[in-house]
Amino acid sequence: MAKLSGIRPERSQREGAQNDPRLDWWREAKFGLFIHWGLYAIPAGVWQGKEVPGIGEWIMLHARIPVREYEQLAAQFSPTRYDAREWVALAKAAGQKYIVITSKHHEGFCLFDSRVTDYDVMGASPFGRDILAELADECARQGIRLGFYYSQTQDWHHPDGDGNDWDYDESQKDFAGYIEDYVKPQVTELLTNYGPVALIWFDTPKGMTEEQSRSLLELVHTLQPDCLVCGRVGNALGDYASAGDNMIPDVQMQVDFETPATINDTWGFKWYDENWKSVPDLVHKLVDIVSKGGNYLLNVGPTAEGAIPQASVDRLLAMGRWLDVNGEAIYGTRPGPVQGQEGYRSTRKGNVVYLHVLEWPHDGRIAVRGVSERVRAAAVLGAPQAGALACHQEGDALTILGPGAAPDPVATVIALSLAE
Ligand code: JFZ
Repeated sequence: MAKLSGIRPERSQREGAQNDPRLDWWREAKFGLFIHWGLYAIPAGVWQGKEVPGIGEWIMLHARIPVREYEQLAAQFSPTRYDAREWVALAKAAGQKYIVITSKHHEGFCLFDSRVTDYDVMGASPFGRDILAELADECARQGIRLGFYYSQTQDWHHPDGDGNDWDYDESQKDFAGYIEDYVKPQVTELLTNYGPVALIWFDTPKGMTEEQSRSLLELVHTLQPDCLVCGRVGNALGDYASAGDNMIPDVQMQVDFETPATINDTWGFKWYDENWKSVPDLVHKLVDIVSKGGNYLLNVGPTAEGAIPQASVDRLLAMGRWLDVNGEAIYGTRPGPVQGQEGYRSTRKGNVVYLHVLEWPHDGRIAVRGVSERVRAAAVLGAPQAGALACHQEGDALTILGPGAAPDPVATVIALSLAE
């Protein structure tokens, strides 16, 4: 895996998709909400009284829990606090332009009404409400795009799915049959029963053959031509590239990529994982990724009751407040000319370069390289009272004289208006 990019070649962007206009909304969006929810939220990182190390949604595998035991959790799944209106409103307040929710994760339990199995929220849980249907209606009502995560390769509940070698004999599995008779019918349900779907977020392609990846890609594009498919369809066939989890490329990328990331150290809810990233850290990661041509898909793991952890809510709302002031330096931008300089990042839109100052110099004297076009004016976004900042250019070396204290303690954006 090219360490430099953090993107495995097989998860990269399909040749030619770089100029695909179907991605325009996605390139404009930059920031999305990822939601990992399922039966794993019930044990929440503990099994038979013992904490199970690792990401919460992998508890069935990490604890080698037999299917007949694990599937009993479905009878306990009744998230009475689930409120799609609240979840969508949070994403909007955070400045996130699309939502991706786990329709079926590796555990195999489906958060939607599937005709292909009873191991779903309608057939196996007392909840009896189609979680995806309510979310799709609310996304349409509040005008935000919705995508579905679907674990196409790993299914630890299905006898022919990949990954469960503690209940099932790997050598006896009919994986190809599982793809044809289970995965494709379910993908068809997701793209038929829930209105316009913005994207399908496949995952961990593992041993998927090129032919299998391509057949899934074509199925999606046949059912909904505008629906995007992420790079984890495998075999470098995705509409956009998928970076590794929490992986940010070291340099500007020449492909459209997305970094899926956690706010703490788990995707699925674990009650004792309190290793929450700070707001400045999260905003700096958003700026870093966007300055290199990527999207940031930031995750929440709701509880079994259907509540999003308050620590996640607080951080997302704070990011939204920063974007309320600095959003023009993020949405619809492309990488800027100032690259690879500690403490600084840049984005660009038309004749404006946005210089993101992640660590404000103690003397307010900002010195960066890369801006070879003449700067007509420099001003702090959202702080007109600070007025125009004095700046001096020699070649592509730019010096800006700012106030001693950071105008924005999280990250300050200086808009550089370039001479026409
Ligand atoms: C996968 C899932 O296994 C995990 O549960 C979560 O859904 C995450 C978003 O994706 O985890 C991965 C996938 C890829 C890598 C690491 C973890 N990788 O490429 O390094």
